[in-house]
Amino acid sequence: MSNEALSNLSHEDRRFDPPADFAAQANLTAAAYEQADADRLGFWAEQAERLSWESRWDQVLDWSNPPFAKWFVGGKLNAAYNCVDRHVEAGAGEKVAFHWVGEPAEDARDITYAELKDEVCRAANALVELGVKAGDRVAIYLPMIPEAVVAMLACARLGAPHTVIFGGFSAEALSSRVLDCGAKVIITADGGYRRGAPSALKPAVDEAVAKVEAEQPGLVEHVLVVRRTGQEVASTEKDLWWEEVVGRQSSEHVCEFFDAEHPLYVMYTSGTTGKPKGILHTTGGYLVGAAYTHWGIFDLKADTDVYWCTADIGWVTGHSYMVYGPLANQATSVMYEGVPDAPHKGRWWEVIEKYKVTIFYTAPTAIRTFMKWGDEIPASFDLSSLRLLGSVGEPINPEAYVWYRDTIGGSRTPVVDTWWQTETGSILISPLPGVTSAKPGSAMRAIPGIAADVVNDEGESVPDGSGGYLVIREPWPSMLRTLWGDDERFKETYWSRFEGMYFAGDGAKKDEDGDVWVLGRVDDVMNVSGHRLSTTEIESALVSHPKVAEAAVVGATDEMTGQAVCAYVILREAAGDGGDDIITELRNHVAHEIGAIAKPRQIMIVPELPKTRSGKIMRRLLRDVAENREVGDVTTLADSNVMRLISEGAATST
Ligand code: 6R9
Repeated sequence: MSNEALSNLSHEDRRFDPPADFAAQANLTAAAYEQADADRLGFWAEQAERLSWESRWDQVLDWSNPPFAKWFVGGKLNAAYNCVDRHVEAGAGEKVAFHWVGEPAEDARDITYAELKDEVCRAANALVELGVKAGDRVAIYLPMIPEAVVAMLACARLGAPHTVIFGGFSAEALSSRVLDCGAKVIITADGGYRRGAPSALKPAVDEAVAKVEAEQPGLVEHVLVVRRTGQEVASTEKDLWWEEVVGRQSSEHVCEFFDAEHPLYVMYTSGTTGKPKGILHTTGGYLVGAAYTHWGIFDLKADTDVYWCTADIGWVTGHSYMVYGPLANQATSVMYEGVPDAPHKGRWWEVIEKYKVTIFYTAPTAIRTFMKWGDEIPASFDLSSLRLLGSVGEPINPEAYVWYRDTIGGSRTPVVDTWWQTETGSILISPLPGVTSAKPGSAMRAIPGIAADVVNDEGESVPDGSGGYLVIREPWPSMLRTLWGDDERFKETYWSRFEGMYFAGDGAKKDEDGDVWVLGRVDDVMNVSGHRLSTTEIESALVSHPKVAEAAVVGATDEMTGQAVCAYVILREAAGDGGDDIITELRNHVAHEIGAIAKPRQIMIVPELPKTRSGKIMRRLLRDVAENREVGDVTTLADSNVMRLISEGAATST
């Protein structure tokens, strides 16, 4: 990546300081940076004290065989005990762990820590009855219902690594993951609700199990089915009803304590090519990372905050910041089953008002959708309980950040733009809400304990004001340990590009102050007339136009320039069709914001963009349209109709 091309692009000089009263009470202060810099391992050992250990570690980090790390060597703990039992033992049994908000809307209930513990113990006993032992893998394919959390914790309690598969994924996705990790039990439901109507889940499981049987007969021994919607389901001889098997168990279960490096879960994440990667996380380091960052970056005050992370449990964000981090910290959380626009487009704000949510964590894709719908909707709810907002999943466009802070946060709340990955397990780059003077669009800098850098092709640290590749220089507790069953691919994917450094696959730049701006996946970077351009920056320039809600930019082959910039734009509802000159207006706007080199060759106004379960734009598919190819594999799209709409639009536009 050539440095100057990424350095002299967009410009942003808005700054948002933490309010003085927030700074005065913040969990993490600037001193943490110094403390961690002075003694990194000592700092992590201190963070590990947030957990209850059955026996303490002898060594904080064993890095004698890189890139295979061992953290808290010799320590023993149980993740489920840390997330539930110890809080009950400490007298917090009556405290609400989850305000569960189901769909249909009247279906809501509170679950206390004591209730959660009883359910987890019953489910653990049930799994034991089904023959699940420490080390066995269990697949979980459920909607956002309390049983999903219970199932994860029951597995963790037994030391049986879970693999959660997003409920929106197909039978094909489910079977390939079950086969790859060798899961012997699948926990699922008859169906879930979508926009108030039941939608089936079980038929996909039946299809997946049949595929697995064909390849590896007998691998899946049992399918445990939660009755959620009550719809009719075909039953097979492997099926068992959760209510029956779990319902008849004792709520007592004495847990075993596992080695800190015992596998906790496998989470599959799609590679750009090839089969999905099974990211392996282990128990001690992962839980330390999730608990520390959830406490520090979200400034959690467990006694008074009501925390809501909108992520699905099928995404790593749901693992670290809806389940493990908040529960390890004894937080009270909202867990939400539905979608943002049913029964109405103000549903999320209604939930915040009702439960007096204080900390809210969501993704830029959702924020831009709300921007598109207009300010009037959130304005009709009382959002004054909010004191901190977070963003994750993609770079947040500066306009979306400012809108989020002003319209949702009442121009008062700090916004933490948190960079991390399935692989990193927990947040690595983020502002500290009580310390950092935040810049909209920048994840700012590595949090205390983390050594992030931006390097050039040779792996040398780039000077401030330059761009390159985002790397992590030192191991960290919640790092992935390997790819399930594939150490070679693990080394090759993350550790071979730069000697001794973790390569994240993202492009980034350091601004004049040394703050980090993530510029998107390096695979998405465009090369126009020899200049390397970032998708993120051009998208942010488009989103800064008052008529634009969302934008996706790709590079399409061009005879003259190598690649040309093609943009797909969603307009804000208030902008109507944008007017006759909208395309020229937007092209000129990009030229003005960034430079003539970034001016899109083509701009298409579209109703929707293709996105993954976590709201990431699938640019690969948009490149297919821009280059007039048949659209590739759409099985990991959240809504597979979107591509049809876009392709039809492209065919009719000139
Ligand atoms: C947690 C999660 C990881 C990729 C990552 C990067 C992008 C996530 C971001 C961000 C810019 C942020 N990403 N957070 N880019 N700013 N705050 O999203 O995990 O689904 O594995 O995706 O998401 O490209 O490399 P995962």
